[in-house]
Amino acid sequence: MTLHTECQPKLVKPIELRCIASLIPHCGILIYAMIATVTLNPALDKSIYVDRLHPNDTNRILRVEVDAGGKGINASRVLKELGSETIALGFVGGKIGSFIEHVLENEGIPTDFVHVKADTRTNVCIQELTGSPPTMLNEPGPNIAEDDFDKLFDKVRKVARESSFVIFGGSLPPGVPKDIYKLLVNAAQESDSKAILDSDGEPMRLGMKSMPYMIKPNREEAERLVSLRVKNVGEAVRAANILARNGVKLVVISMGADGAVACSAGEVWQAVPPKVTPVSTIGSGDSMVAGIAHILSKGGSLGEALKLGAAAGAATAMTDGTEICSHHQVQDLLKKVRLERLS
Ligand code: TA6
Repeated sequence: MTLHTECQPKLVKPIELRCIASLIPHCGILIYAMIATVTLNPALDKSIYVDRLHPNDTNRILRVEVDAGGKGINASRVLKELGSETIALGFVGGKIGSFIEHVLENEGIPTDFVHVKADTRTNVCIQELTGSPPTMLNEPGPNIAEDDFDKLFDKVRKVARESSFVIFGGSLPPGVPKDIYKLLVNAAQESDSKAILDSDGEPMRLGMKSMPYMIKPNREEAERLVSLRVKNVGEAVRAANILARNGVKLVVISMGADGAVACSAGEVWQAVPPKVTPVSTIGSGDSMVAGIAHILSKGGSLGEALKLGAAAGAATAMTDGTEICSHHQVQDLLKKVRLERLS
């Protein structure tokens, strides 16, 4: 699958040089380097490590990790690490919002957040040393006023004009309409950018009505979307084909240690990373989205994109808390990812 099927020279709008990645001579179209991310509900991720979690009892905490979090923000951090140009948008507020902005600025990631009155939320993740899946306690987030999301829309429209992809990820904070992703995906795609949506439940379902270029549910999120079991590769392929009927060009279903399946234009691929010792899977799905967007924004194939996405997801699972993968870890795992075309 190539990134651009139309090969008519496209009327190219004047854009800043920093966004130009490459000019495809025979097509005369530009692929913009920039990949924007939009996180409506960022978070300070507080990972708490215990031997075993004993509910209704006193638990002695072994270690605490604190990091900037939120699906789009994690994706921007991985995109930067992989060498893509990225910018992070969304809503931030209070001291926690400033902390998140400083983390991104320290990593050289430009931001253009809407600053809201209330504090950005904190998500607590309780990790047992047994390696079992974490227990997540996610706060709802700050209430967003109408003029705040009007400001966000203007920023999304502007950044989309200079971006090959706009990645929308995560839950909705209180106060935003349930169909905000439908409106935002439209806004991005009306500005000739490709929207990637990674959310859950009703916001994801409504967002799909705008036919984003790509969606990336995990197994459980896919089950909720198609009301069918998604326990193995065959069931994931079935779910991906059903979701692709909604007009979404590329459906990726992430499956943890089993990697991911991707369905697009009749092609179905599976990428399985090598077995790794998971320390914290937080941000693995976001890393997969970043890896896929990174390759596609450079005109790479679906197979190459899925392979890098699987390597990035597995590499992040090897890191602490919301810490993201390193370029070196990703390249090391990439060689060992098993890629197979299923149909
Ligand atoms: O995918 C990881 C992550 O973004 C964490 O950083 C944590 O903040 C959580 O997911 C947020 O997800 P939510 O669906 O609540 O927006």
